[in-house]
Amino acid sequence: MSFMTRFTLAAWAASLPMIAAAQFSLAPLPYATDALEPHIDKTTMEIHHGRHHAAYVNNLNAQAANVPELGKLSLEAMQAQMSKFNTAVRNNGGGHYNHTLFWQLMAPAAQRGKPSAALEDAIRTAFGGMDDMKKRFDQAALSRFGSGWAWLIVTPDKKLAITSTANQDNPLMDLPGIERGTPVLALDVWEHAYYLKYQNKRAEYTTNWWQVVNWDEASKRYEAAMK
Ligand code: MN3
Repeated sequence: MSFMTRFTLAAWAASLPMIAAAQFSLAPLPYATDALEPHIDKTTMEIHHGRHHAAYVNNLNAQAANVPELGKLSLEAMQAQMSKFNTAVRNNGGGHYNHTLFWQLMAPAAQRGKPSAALEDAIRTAFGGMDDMKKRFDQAALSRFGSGWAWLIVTPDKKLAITSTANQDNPLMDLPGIERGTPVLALDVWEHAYYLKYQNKRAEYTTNWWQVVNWDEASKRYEAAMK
């Protein structure tokens, strides 16, 4: 190899963009894929986590390769500055945050706990009681047309509220049309979350989802948001 060829190759190599290391990663589910049976089936969990969530992470990493600022932000901070970023970041960054939260807000039977006294009090104050809160939340899940999420949030003035978002948007995002707050509960109402077991019966999925809620996690999130 001539000096010139070596020189040209080295210059070419130096001019290549750095291949960014994957900055966001898919954490394993915090329980087995069959841990939420019979309410949420194993196959749905495998596909939902292993393919859908994985795709959001991969697509977000592809964006981060071009937008270095993304890699410096926590996932939460990214949501709160989403108005700065493009639609691919909104969809995939939102998808990564929402699903990470969703897995944590469900648990196997032995680990579901119950709402803390503080959370229960706040639910009573805001909605009249647990059953009324669930009714309102289910309503938000059912009235979301197409794909999206239902949320129980702590608003900036420290009150509980129920809201819903389209696509992979969430209440942390600084975007028009979003009621902002800190999520306490999150329910994925995309068809990919329930179609294999429930087909078109979103109401049945929503009702059964209450059986797998991780109330210890929701209570922790509530108390952190109230600080
Ligand atoms: Mn999903």
